Amino acid sequence: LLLFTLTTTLFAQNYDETKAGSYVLPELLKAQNGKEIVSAEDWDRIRRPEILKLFEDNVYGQVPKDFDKIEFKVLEQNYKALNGKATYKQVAVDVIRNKKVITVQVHLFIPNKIKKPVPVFLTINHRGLDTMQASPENEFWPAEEIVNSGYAIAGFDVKDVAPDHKTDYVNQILTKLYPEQTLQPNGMRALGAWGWGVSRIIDYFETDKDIDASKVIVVGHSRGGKAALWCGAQDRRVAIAVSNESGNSGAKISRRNFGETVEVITRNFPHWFVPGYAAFANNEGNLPVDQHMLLALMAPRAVYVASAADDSWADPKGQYLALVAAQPVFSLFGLKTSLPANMPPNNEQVIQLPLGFHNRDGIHNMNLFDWKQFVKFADEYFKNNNKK
Ligand code: GTR
Repeated sequence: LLLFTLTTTLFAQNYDETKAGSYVLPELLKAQNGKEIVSAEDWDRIRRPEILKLFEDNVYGQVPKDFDKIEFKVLEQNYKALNGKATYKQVAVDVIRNKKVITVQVHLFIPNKIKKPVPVFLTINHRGLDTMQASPENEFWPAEEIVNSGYAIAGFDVKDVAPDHKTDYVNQILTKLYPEQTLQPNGMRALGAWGWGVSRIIDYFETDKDIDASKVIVVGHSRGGKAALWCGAQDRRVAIAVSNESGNSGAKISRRNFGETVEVITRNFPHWFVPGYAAFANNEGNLPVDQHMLLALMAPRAVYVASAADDSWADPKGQYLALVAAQPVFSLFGLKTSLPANMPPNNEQVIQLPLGFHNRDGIHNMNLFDWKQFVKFADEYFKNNNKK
C-alpha cells in the first residue's frame, strides 16, 4: 500500500489550481552576457539566436537545413474537386541528400473561383491519411469550409518524415537523409523532423503560382501543435503559427504544475525530444527556457493559441499565460498588444494582433469551431498587414 501511495503521488498529475505553484520564468529580454535587449535589432541579432540554440540543445534538437536537391511532382490533379469549388492536387516532394531520397506527399485543395494567389493553411497531421478526406463530417480537416473562406488547405502525414514511434521515428529522414543526427545528443528528433517537412512543403508553395507563399498558416493539433510552434520559431516564412491544444512542451508554461509534466511526456514520448530534456523531469525550474520563449520566437509574425476547457491535460490557463508572457518581444517590434491578464471566458476569441487565443468548451480535439476562429484571425491579420 505504501508503495502504491508513493507511486501514485509521484506520478499523479495535478489538476488543482491552488497547487499549480508559483514560478519565475527565465528572462526573455536579457542576453546571456547580461545585456538588456531593448530593440528589435538586438532581439534578432543576439537574443533570438540564443533562445533558438537553448531549445535546440535542451528540448527539441537541431533541424538540419542542407540537402542536395528538391523536386516536386504533381501526382494527381482534379480541377473539379468539392463539386467544382476547388482544385485538388497531390504533390510528391522529393528531397535528396547523398543520393538518398525521401518523399513527402502533400494533399492540397485550392479554391477555384477566386483571385490567385491565395493564402494557405498547412496542417501537420499525425492522425493519418483518413483524416484528410474532404467530407462535411470531417471537422478535424474541414477542406470545404476552408476553401469557402478563400483559403487553400494543405496537409501531410508526419510518418512520411518521421513515424510517431519511440524507435521507428528514425525510419524516414533520420536514417535516409541525416543519419549523423541520430548520434548527436542535440540531434534531430521527431518534432523537429515534422517541422522540417513543413519547411520543404513551403519550398513547394514558393513554386506554385496559385499559392501565396508569404501567407502560410501552419496548423498543428496537440503533438502537431508542438511541432508547428518549433517550426514557426525557426522558419520565418511561416506567417502564422497555430497551436491547437499543444500543451506541455508546446504552448504551456512548463514551470506551472498543472496537467502533463516534463516527467510524463519524456517518459511516454522520448522520441520527440533530445535525451537531455528528461533531466528536467520534476526539475522544470532549472530549464534554461520556458515555452513563452517559444511563442516569442514568432515575433513579429503571428501566433494563435487555441485550447479546450475540458483539456486539462494540456493546461488551457498555462497556454494562455505563456502567450501573455511572450508579449514584451512583440512590443520591441512596435506591436503593443494588451492581452487581458486573465484567460478570457470560454468560446470568446481574443485578438490582439499579431496574437490570438480562444478556449472553447469541450474536449481535446480540433473541430469546426476552432477552424472558424483560425480563419477569423488570419483574415484580420492579413487585412491588417495590408496583405490580403
Ligand atoms: C498525449 C500527449 C500530449 C499530446 C497528445 C496528442 O498523449 O501526452 O502531449 O501530444 O497526446 O498529441 O494528442
